[in-house]
Amino acid sequence: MMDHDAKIFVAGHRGLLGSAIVRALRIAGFMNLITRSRDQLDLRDNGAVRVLFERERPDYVFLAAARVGGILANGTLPVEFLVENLAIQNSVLIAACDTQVKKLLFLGSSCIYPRMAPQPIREEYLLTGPLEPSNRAYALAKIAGIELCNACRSEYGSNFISVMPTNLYGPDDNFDLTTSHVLPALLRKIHIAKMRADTTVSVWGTGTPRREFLHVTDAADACLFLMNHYDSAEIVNVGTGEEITIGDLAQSIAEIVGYNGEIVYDTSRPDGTPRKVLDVSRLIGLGWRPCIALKAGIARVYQEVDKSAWLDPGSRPSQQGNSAFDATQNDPDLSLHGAACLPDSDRYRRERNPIQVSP
Ligand code: GFB
Repeated sequence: MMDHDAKIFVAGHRGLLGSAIVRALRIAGFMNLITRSRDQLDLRDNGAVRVLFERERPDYVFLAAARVGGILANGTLPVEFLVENLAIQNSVLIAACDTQVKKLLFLGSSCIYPRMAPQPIREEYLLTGPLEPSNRAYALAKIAGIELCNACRSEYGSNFISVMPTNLYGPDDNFDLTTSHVLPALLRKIHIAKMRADTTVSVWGTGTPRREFLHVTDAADACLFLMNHYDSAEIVNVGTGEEITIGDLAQSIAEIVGYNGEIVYDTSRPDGTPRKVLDVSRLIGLGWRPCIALKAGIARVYQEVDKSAWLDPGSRPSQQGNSAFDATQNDPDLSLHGAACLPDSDRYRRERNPIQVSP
């Protein structure tokens, strides 16, 4: 277990998951956090990263920094996705190994698994078949990261664990229509269609691929849980175990946004892997479970993000909460999973009223 005055480095603290991990750590009372913005430290620079580790000597490390993006960004920038991710994880993992951090949590991705893996995907399906071509470069970088974690463990005794989150979403997401993942892209597109009173909105692909989505507050909570309770070389899936087609996701988002137009499919765009849902029994068996149901989570993101610049196609708006309205309160479809995870559950309430600490 991490003690409360432990020194914790969150690499990638401005990203979707890294920022949620920082929030979760602060809420849980961890105040001795080390963060560095991209301007302060280039994580691809192994010399600079080593200096940071030797100077700061962190006890624990969350490696949430990565070059990430949706299906189009992965397909058009494979060099960047491969080289930058290898460079970031090589420099951080080796510096952490050499300076003997107590424990490190490496974040991979559900795209490490074979394109046609049996569903739901169990951890042992890694390296049992060919990868999905649209994100092979990213997947191979992440697989190399898992291998390096385990090599540090076996050769030097490092306590490095590897966690594979499913597709994440949250208020600090990338809402750029060309580089983002599907959920933020559809939220923005459908909002624009509503504001412009467009009769149709275009969704990429056939709408038939199935994906699993996890709110980043749940994902960060799982990361803290695993840092405190898991010590094995075996990778761990983090997700809900529930899937939805892209068509049904678009329909749900249209209901949340209040858009009544027609959803049309642009089949000139790629579908990517046909189905991707994780088997989360290993994580559930350890005693963790998600709290934020998909529709509630999407409604919450839609309330929280600053949508004022969304009509400008080139802009990436700043992400700040801007609504006191709670769409989840009276709608049974928007309720959270299970009795222990009602809207007033601790995780949900604390995230909404975080302890304020100076950065
Ligand atoms: O989220 P996404 O970009 O990536 O796309 P993956 C998921 C599905 O949504 C694909 C469809 O079938 C897309 O064709 N889709 C429909 C859209 N409309 C849109 C849209 O407007 N924008 C986007 N982006 N998609 C990612 C990997 O795969 O999964 C990453 O590329 C990462 O590397 C992530 O691993 C977890 O789910 O296919």
